[in-house]
Amino acid sequence: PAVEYGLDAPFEIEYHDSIGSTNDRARELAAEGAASVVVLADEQVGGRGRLKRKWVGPSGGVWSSLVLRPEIPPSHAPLLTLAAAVAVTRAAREAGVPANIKWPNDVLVDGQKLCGILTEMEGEANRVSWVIVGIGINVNIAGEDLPEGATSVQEQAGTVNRRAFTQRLLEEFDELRTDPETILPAWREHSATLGQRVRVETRTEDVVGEAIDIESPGVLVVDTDDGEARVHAGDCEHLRPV
Ligand code: BT5
Repeated sequence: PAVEYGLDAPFEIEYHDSIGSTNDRARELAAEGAASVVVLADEQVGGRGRLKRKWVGPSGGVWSSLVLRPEIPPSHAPLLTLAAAVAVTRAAREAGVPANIKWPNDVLVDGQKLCGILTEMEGEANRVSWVIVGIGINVNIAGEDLPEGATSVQEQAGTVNRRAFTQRLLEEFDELRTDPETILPAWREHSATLGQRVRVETRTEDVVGEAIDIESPGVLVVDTDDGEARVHAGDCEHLRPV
């Protein structure tokens, strides 16, 4: 209930003290026909990452899943992942955290992971019936509660008010989704990946070269020895600076 969580957000809020996975709950709500709902949890005990990886979700994080019904084909859904990354980066920067975006779905501080995003969808070839954007942000978590290679808002800038932080996050996301032409320019502005020499591992090949641009709906353009290569977000298993 929105009132209980105390958010004046452009989405309806369903809040849980503890949950398996907010994305799983969001899928249930989507199947029931919900739209513009955000599932939020303090603690997430069965969080999921991409490609069957696990997401660690101790109490103090912002574990959130947005249920959306945009009028887009499934191929455009990665743009919403980019929008979420921009929204997280802006909210983090406002909190004093020098965050930037790693393609395709992370927000980092000095190479350490502050946030991961998991976008899921269902629908026909020409139109999604729903999209779930799962956003996990390490907010008021520190020390041994953080997994290796991770950082948090608390470690970077001290404890923050999670309600205010979440409110800014949702406002920024709402602004971006209603003005989609602003997503790629904002993403480029905050990208840690563009200009970097990277190795992108996909199921079928490794693409090595300088990341030179992002194209709609989330395609990374890499300048390789054999010319320009384009990698779709969904095909990326790992991206490492080399
Ligand atoms: C992601 O996957 O980064 C997407 C994570 C999405 C989590 C949110 S939380 C709300 C919603 N509900 C869910 O069940 N999921 C979403 P991937 O790129 O595959 O990265 C996963 C990897 O990140 C793991 O294998 C760990 O190495 C690392 N990791 C796990 N927990 C972390 C944490 N709390 N902070 C930083 N890194 C973490």
